[in-house]
Amino acid sequence: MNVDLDDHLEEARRRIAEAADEAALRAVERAYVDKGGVVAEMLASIPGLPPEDRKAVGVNANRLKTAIQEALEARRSELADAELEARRGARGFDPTVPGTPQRRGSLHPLTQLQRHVEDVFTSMGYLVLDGPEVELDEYNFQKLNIPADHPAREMQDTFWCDRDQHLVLRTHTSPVQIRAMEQLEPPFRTIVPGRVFRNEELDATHSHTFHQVEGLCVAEGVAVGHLVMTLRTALREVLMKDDLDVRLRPGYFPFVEPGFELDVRCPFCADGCRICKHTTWIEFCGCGMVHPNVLRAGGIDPERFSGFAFGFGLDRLAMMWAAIDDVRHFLEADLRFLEQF
Ligand code: FA5
Repeated sequence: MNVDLDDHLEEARRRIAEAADEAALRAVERAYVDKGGVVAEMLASIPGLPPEDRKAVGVNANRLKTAIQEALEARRSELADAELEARRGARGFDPTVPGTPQRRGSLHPLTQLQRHVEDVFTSMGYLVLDGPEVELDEYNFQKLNIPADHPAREMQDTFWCDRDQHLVLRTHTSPVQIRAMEQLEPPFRTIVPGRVFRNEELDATHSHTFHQVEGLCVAEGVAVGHLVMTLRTALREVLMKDDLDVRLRPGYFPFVEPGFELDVRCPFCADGCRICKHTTWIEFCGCGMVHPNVLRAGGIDPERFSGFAFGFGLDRLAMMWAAIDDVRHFLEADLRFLEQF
């Protein structure tokens, strides 16, 4: 019996060692291990054997099966390794060559500045709000004290989406003033950073798609002094210039009364340069005290509450912040520009 076992095992191992592929290994498996194979035949012969031989045959059959299975497994793994090696060799795979470096992106300069502005205002107790870019005429104009036939509509060249439904691409972030008043109970203060659109020709300081930051503070007893102090403090923080000064000039916006233009002392020079057009002041934003009609349109009693509002261009601030000379850079996905931030 042992002789049989040794012969079978030797023969099976030889065939396994010579097998060059899975098909050859399966043939050995079928001949020895599968149903009807050598091992199964040995087991099937047991009932016809003398009782004293039965145990030994059973044990030998199982040993044979285990030994062949181990040999098959070892050969399969050898063949798999060889195949992988062959494939790597064919492609010239060299595990010591350094990998391709991943290029890291960065946040767009406007996003970086917007986050910085948000941090400054939230540290002053402001809530950051958002609003729709496709806006109703009612919010973009009417509730801001700009009726349909008002000449002030001409101040902002508008992209109309659908004249019948009065949908526009918002021309400024001011409509969110009304949305904020509808949602919040005074006292509150909020800023609204966002993208706005105007049907304007592109040049170094004008874009058809740009960004504004609206500010709105409504409470009892709010006055112009609060507005000036707020913008001066925020700008000093944003531009990191402790002595930065601001000034007001009269300005007309239908939704504020009185209305102002706020200028910032040029952060680049003391006595005039190209950026401030040799005036030492840079026009920064429109602002003023919220018009009583606007408070009313937002559901707030103008007899009890007052408020200030401002709206500045984030792109223009970014030009000051990072000494960028052309607003069009922000729209172009030019990596030579973007990689500098
Ligand atoms: C407004 O849009 C008013 N909503 C601002 C406001 C809010 C006034 C609250 C009073 C109270 P104005 O059209 O001036 O105002 O635009 C505000 C800022 O947006 C400008 O100071 C400028 O920085 C920026 N801006 C305007 N037009 C463009 C443009 N085409 N490209 C880039 N920035 C622009």
